[in-house]
Amino acid sequence: MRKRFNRGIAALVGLTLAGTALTVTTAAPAAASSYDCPSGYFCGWASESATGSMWKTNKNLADLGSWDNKIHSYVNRTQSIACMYEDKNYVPWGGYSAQEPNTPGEWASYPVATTSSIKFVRTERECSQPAYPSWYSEPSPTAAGFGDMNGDRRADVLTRDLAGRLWFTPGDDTGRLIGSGGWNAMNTLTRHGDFTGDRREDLVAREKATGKLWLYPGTGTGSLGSRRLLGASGWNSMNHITAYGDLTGDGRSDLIAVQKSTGALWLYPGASGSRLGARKLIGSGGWNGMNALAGMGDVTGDGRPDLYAREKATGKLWLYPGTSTARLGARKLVGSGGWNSMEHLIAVGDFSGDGRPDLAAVTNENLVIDGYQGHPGWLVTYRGRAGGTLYGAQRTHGEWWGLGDFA
Ligand SMILES: [Ca+2]
Ligand SMILES: [Ca+2]
Ligand SMILES: [Ca+2]
Ligand SMILES: [Ca+2]
Repeated sequence: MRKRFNRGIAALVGLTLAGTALTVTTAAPAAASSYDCPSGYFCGWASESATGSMWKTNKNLADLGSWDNKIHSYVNRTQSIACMYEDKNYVPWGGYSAQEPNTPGEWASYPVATTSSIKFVRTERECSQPAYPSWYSEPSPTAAGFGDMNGDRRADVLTRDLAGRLWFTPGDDTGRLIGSGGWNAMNTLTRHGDFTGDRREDLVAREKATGKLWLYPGTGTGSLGSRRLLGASGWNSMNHITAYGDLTGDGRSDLIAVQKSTGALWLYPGASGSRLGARKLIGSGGWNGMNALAGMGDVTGDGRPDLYAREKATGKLWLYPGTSTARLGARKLVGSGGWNSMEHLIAVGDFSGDGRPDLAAVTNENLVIDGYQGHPGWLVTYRGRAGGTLYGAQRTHGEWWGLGDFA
């Protein structure tokens, strides 16, 4: 579906004048009636120039009736993304295009009119997919206490969509809204372990504007309770804030984070009262060379949680085992290269059902498949293997595109 994008004549005149310092009297917006489309509506015309009689809607239409295959130009003046389908009933497989909200005077045009149904959504992926991603996991033989928010022994994923909503996916391909908006104000989401002492897994988030760290207690059902302040300020000076599990061995979950200015790795031990205790240095420098951390849980089988870290320069994935002295032991290679083609590493706990923690990843445009680069939005899964390494990559699902962040 080819389309041409136009800007209103008045807007173009305005741009020209700004550069030449001329004054105008009036710039009549030519013949285009794109300006006539009221705010809150999607409008269409049978002409390619947004002129003539105007059709409009502000709700989903499974069948455009007499306007079926008649719209040659349109403007979207709703606050939503308009999905324009070539088939009736919002069937995406025949082709569709997604139009973001336009400013007054803009319009787009088609040489061939093919639109047969229109739906309004919050995020582009919802033109053809659920708002949340498809996630399956097998029940773990024992309660791992890591990765499972609702106590059913299945590893769960939290997803923030591009509209700032938060979704809980319990591992049966369903999804449930657990945060109705505002989550785009957070620039870190990390989950694992229990910070409140109720044995239910919690979520930690950093607020971009303030550098505050917030604790969202898990309710044990996949939902989140009222947030509590975990760190009053300063957290914007840290990178890769990672909920880690209990490294100190006191039964409380801990956080780790890299200090941007020094590359030092710090441990923030969980303390009673849903707080963090005094931080301890566990890596004196060089951690700025890592561009992703994943708190994996215990992959080595010694009861201590372990860390995966991705090396930026080489794309290697390293295992740093947690030790009995609340430090990290000698590292071991897990992945010899190519890991920079992953946009997100998601430590989910055990999704394969063998009791060993596994790793999920979502690809970016660097992924090469069959010699061709550019396959963002694949869910690639890796089953954990004895010793803390991973079995080979499994391309599990191709529709993890158009989402914001995962925890
Ligand atoms: Ca679960
Ligand atoms: Ca908790
Ligand atoms: Ca601890
Ligand atoms: Ca371990």
